Amino acid sequence: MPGIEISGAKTNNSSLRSWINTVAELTKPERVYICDGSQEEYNRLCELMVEGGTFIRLNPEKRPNSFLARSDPRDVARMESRTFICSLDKSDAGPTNNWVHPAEMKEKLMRLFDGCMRGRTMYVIPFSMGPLGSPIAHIGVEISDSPYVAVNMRIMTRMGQAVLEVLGDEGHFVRCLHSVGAPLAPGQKDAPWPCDPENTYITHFPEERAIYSFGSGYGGNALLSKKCFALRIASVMAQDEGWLAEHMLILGVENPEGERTYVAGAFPSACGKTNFAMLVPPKGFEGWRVFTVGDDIAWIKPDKDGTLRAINPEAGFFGVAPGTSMHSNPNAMLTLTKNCIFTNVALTDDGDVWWEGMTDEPPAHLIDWKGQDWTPGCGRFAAHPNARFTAPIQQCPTFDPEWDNPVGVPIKAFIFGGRMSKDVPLVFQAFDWSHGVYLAATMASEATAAAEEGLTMRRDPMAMLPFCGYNMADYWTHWLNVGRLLANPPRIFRVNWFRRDERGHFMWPGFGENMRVLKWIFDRVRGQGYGVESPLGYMPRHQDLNWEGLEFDPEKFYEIMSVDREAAVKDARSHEELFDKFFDRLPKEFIYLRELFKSRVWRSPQMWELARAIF
Ligand code: O2Y
Ligand code: MN
Repeated sequence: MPGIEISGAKTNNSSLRSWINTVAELTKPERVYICDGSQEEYNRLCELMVEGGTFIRLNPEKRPNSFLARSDPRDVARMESRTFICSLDKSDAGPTNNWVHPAEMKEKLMRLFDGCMRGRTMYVIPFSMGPLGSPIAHIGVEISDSPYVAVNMRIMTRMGQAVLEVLGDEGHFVRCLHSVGAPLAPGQKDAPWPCDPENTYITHFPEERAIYSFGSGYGGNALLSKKCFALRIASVMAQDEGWLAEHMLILGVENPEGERTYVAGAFPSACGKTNFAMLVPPKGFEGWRVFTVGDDIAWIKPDKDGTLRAINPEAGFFGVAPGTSMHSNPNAMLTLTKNCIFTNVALTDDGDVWWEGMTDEPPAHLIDWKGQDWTPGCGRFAAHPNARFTAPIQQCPTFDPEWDNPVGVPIKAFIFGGRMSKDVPLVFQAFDWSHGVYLAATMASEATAAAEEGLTMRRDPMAMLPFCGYNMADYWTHWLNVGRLLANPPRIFRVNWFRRDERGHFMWPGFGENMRVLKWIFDRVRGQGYGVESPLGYMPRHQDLNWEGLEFDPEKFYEIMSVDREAAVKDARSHEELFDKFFDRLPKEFIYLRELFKSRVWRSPQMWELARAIF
């Protein structure tokens, strides 16, 4: 573009150069800067944001090289109602996604993006999702007018010059265009958190493999590598190319003999996924270790031998801060000691951070996430409930160097876990691949919609409801098909850490104690653990779990494993409500699997009272 200054890293990639020019012509920034990903660049952008009031530098003695950002209170979370899949055909987006025709959405976006970067720097952010050059990895380029996005992307992805080198002159990349939607008139003072909540759109064009996001500077709305690329667009790429892009953690579990098994786990939001990804084995598991490859997203591809191999496409954690403590997740707390960005947490009087649940006693005084004085008992949250930390994965004490292995790690089990107060056992194993896919597809989770409403259940197939970039029924068919490509498909498990008793108390201690369940899974996939056949699937008996260090008698175990027969049949019937939405795209296998399940429940009274039969 004539007259515009382009500085920073260099690229000869012709498509990238021409895209940079096209975007600059449309958005009319003051200058264009191509990020090189260096520490010097990171420091400079952070300093710029300190000067502009977006960042507060935390006390370097308490939290070296770390910053606090406070967002606009209207821009604090992912916005599902403003998220669109703009496929050419509405039915390709399916009934679980918002859809607008791509031409109509582009027209709207072109009007919004026209001149939207006036007075700002346009950052060009090249990033690799996964180890550089890995056959499972892909490259993206985000163009954004937000320095907050640029520095977060440096933590969350492999970003900068090295990526441009892998991209080369002809390489392909996914286009991710983002603007906070707040152009500056000459001399206008910038806001600490510019955004345009009235005009927020997070849009995906699956056929074009492109993302356009406007109006929000927050998390997954703005860090387009994460939910937008690594899940919504990648799920479409994966369907076309025969792999899986999943909302899953990846962890390795190693026994005292040094034998390691990798598993991937899908959990809806607020189900303890980050805690599980970096679990600390409890008393009774001396010599056992857990290794973290990823806490949120997995790209999984069959290799030439028919083994599923997984990479974590990301390089950092974008985790929920409230509730994270040395008790709930010591490894997360140790990850956060330096080089982090905190968003919407509270500031302590000595320049450190605090959030609800971090300590038993709150500090006597804080500055809350809105920048106001806060004292205990004032009736407000100090940190926003969705406050976040952005932290490099390599700082995690359980970090697995296999994270950077270009061939990925071999996945032996998939674990699916929702939050259910009753009628889903602590753990059980699917009979086979297609049964496991069915269990994952019908997974549900409870959440508090509003204080007065109590718990409401929502189906969240594979924990992908807000993240699948195409028709969910086609996605299930794809899962069924992938199983057919595999020499020895991973075993599939359902878990539920959240059973409650009649008084509403959690029955399972959770956290590190989940290791007891993980070990049974470890044993099962290695052909060593015992599993009783029940109408739901294979289940452990009390004696099949290691109870050393925890008092949990068979009667309690029975309670947490049992399912009411009527409730199970009612649940199976309600699968129809989910399936009906998909009409003829529903995999036919699912109809038979549902009927099979219902008949197993009715025909197996003696097995149905599972735990009573066993103990
Ligand atoms: O994307 C956001 O801004 C918040 S939601 C989120 C963030 C990190 C990891 N997972 C999630 C999620 O909702 O699953
Ligand atoms: Mn997530």
